Amino acid sequence: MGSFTDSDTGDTHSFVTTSNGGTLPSFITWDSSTKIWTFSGHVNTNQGNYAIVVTVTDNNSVGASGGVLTDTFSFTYTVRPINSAPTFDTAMADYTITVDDTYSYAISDISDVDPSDTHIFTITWVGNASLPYFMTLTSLTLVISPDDNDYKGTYTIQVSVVDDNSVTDAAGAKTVVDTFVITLLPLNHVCSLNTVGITTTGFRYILGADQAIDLPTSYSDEDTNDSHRWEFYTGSGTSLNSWITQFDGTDTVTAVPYTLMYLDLDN
Ligand SMILES: [Ca+2]
Ligand SMILES: [Ca+2]
Ligand SMILES: [Ca+2]
Repeated sequence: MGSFTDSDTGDTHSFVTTSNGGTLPSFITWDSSTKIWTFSGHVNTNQGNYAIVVTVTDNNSVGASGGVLTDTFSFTYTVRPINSAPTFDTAMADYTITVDDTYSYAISDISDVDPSDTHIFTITWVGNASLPYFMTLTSLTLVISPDDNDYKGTYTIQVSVVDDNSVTDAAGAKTVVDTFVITLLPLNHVCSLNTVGITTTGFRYILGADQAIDLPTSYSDEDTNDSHRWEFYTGSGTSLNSWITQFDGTDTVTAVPYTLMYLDLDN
């Protein structure tokens, strides 16, 4: 309502406003001097219909026997709720972990300005039906415990949280989504010789005579895809010792201790 008329130019006027028969709510104000309504400051709990009536009464400046006169104007004001999307409390950073390590990754909790909303968290490995075998989710903690080099690489994890639109916004539920990347680095496990019943150090080469010694014939390595090679060193040397490979009794070497090593190659 922005204006009214009265043919009695000397009349003054008073106004009464009501909402659903009572006083105006705090988010609706009426300025009788400017004749302007202001609607501001709604919250979701204000949702509903408001039957607004403004009544104008003159002062009968002409002194008519009928007394003062009034008119009314009415309209319905409707407040609809808005469902605000939840937000994550903290940013979830990427993380790098090495095979055989364990890490507890904290999934961020969320906040929602709609106090009655409840939420459903969905945590997935993007593009896959379930999380990797080495990730276990308990509440909002993702325990990452990789134990197999075969799964080295990167894993994009998505966290999706949807509210239940408790305010019944016609636009429906709201969702917040974030992702982070877990990088899994391989670990080369140390291989070991199976030396049960075999002496691997302290042999003495006898000049001029062939000498047969037992060498370990098997090894173990947790990395099933590793290949390996034998290497022989003398003492604390780091280079291959050629006389060992010519172990036919003709080399003119003095007796030296040797160390038998079994080396991992890269995975
Ligand atoms: Ca009048
Ligand atoms: Ca919400
Ligand atoms: Ca290995």
